[in-house]
Amino acid sequence: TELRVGVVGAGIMGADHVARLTGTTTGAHVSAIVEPDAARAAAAARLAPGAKLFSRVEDALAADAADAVVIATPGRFHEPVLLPVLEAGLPILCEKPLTQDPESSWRIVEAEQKAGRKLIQVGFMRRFDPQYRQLRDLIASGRAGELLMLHGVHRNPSVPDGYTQPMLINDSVVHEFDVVPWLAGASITSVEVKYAKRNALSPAHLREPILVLMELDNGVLVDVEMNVSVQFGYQVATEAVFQRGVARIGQPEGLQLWQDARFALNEHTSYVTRFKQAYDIEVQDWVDAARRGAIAGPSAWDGFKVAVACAAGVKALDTAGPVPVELPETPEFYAV
Ligand code: ISE
Repeated sequence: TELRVGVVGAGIMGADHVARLTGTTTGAHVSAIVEPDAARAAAAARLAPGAKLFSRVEDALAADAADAVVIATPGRFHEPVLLPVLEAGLPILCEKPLTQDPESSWRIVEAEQKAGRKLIQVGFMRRFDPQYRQLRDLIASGRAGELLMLHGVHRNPSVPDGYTQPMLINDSVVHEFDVVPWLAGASITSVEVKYAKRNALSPAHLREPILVLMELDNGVLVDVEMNVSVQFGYQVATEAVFQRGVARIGQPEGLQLWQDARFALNEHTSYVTRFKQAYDIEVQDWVDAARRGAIAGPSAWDGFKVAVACAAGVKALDTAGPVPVELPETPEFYAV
């Protein structure tokens, strides 16, 4: 029988996951949508005929309306949704971040350990992107020698109202804090933030672009340009510097067009298209794993580690020089 999935939050990502689970993913369908905003709920319901609508996750759980839950609310609402779903013992795909600070993320890993098995997969979709996987394989293979540095760019055309300075870290660089250790097979030991010349096109309350520097415990140095007002499109790319080579991922691809004395390649304008393949694979793997009682990607412990790095990153926004990242020992529960 198919996995009955409840989707909590029907904003950009929630609605995208509803469409994916309905049209692309096999072995699952959307049985419930939890969304307090009536217009959003109705729009999402049109994508998933038959799904029941609820305004609170507790009501969906009480009605036994789902076997598993996708959480796609804004990050600050993750904890109050995660806790009752963990209590109910259902598998969860939780959009990033797990929660917005290490203290609440710690409460989540404690609640999961109480539940007795890994129920949470965190939505760090870059780990499912085919190009990121190729780069990770290249690093692990040693074919180009040892990895020395990573140069990243993370560029958004613009950001929604309500995007604040700490969100440069908590909402955006959060992805690099997960994917960099995964790529390099190493932990982040410090985070530093440098300010570029401010873009006059940035919203008045933002000071960006920023350059984020990360030191890893294997000596690899990482820099990321975090830039959320580039206007021209959505771009996430990495250059990896090895002993005997250089590799790049995330370059524009697809149709090449020569016209009017110009050469053009299309650029993405949103993460929804740039990472479409990654999201498709992520959700399918999560569904397949949930049906056999497992997870298939970043765990709640990975989410906790990222929350610790984010706390250092937010501090680094107002600190000259590197801020250390200190992690507690990995609990037995997450060691395997
Ligand atoms: C957004 O929430 C995402 O997760 C995107 O991947 C990221 O590029 C963007 O900066 C965030 O605001």
